[in-house]
Amino acid sequence: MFRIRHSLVALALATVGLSCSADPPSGRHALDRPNFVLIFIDDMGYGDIGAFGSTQNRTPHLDAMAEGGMRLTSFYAQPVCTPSRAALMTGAYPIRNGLQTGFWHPVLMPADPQGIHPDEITVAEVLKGRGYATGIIGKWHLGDQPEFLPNNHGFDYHFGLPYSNDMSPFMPLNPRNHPPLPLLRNGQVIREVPEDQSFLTEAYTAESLAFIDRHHESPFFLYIPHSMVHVPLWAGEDFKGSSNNEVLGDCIEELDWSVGEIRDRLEQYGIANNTLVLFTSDNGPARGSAGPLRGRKGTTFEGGLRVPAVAYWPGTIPPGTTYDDIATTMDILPTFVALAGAEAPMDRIDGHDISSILRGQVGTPSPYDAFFYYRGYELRAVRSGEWKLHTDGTLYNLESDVAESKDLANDQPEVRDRLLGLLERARGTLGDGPTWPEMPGIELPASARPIGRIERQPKLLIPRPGASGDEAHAPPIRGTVEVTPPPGYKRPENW
Ligand SMILES: [Ca+2]
Repeated sequence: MFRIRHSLVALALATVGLSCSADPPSGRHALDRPNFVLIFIDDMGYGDIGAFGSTQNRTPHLDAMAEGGMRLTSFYAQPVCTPSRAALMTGAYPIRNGLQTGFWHPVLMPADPQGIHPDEITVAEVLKGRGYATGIIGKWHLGDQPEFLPNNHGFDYHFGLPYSNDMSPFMPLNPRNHPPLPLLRNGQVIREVPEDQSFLTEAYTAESLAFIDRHHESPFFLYIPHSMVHVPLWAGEDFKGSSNNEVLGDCIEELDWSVGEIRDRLEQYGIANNTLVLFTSDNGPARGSAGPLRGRKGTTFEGGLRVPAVAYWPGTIPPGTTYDDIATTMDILPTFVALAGAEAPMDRIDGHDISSILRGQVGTPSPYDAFFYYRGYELRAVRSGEWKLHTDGTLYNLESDVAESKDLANDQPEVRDRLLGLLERARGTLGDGPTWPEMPGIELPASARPIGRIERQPKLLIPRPGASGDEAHAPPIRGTVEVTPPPGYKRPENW
């Protein structure tokens, strides 16, 4: 029943997509600059959508997008939120752009004194310089102090959270003493997010549609970094209990609905064939499925960094295509910028322009001779072609063994030695160090750029209830508070 409904919807939507591709481009900018919609899910695993093999979650809109567009099956993000968003925004490895860790934690925390450096050049800044309207609807996580917020890094408009949705006083037992979670519009707090976050995905969707309504006649870049499916998981009212995969499945079905709403709106304005929609995730699953991959969020096995990716652009991306070689979130800046007819700051970035691959040259080898896996400052692995060598000396053939289960280091000494040479190259050009140093201060190559840092005391965006004066805006105390759960304590289901 399920599968029939699913494939009929997919077929219907794929047909809509194809019929649109025959229409002439509309809008005065249509012929020289496409729009970009970048949908970036938090903590969605490689196996969480139908187009990447999920049999648990119903994702008909995404599956139709894949049928009408391209699946990128070796698409890499970074292992956790902040470094991942930094790589996406700047086109560079986090160890190069300074955002490989936060000050207190592997990711930035509320009132962190650090964030994206003012000199960093984001994809939004380059596109804005080319005449694009730029919007971010969702989670930023590159610093919450005013100079780090999206409106100071190329975005005309922001609606959403400054950081992760679990950095909230409603976290079970709140061991990090998190302050109230702010919802921002253009740098201003518009409300506290209550414990119940079930409004979030719908609100992001409505804001995204309104952004398209405002800007459909000019080129736009709309970045939608959803808060779901990072815990705590909250599905909207219409989706509660809709799936047979608990609250995670409900959330994924709602995200799929959201994708469908956005695609419908693009079609209503006749701009679908002039809009590249890219759907992907910021790291591997926390609660979901990595499919056939080993490892999860935070690890440098494939399941930590390899994410589902679907690119859709009717009339330009050939329907039903797959690209299996290496591509990464660092390619988004150079690719979007090239398609917009602007110049990318190539001396600052590690990504590549993959627009020819998106146009259908799927037989083209990856522009990466090597992709490096970092966890914090620590170089953990390298992939070159079908081979992946971990720094612990294990070697896997990802083509025959995507699950990284059979160590071939002793059988393939020449491959191992070649990849060891690539790791040495990364140590020289990017750097290597302890995973999360107590204080950043390790020696990095001269090409490494600094993280942004404020000299004054950082402030919480919402005062802490019950406190007054400076204390009310003081950052959470460093590290984790030891909290002993009361007898019989059970963690809520959505965490
Ligand atoms: Ca994440």
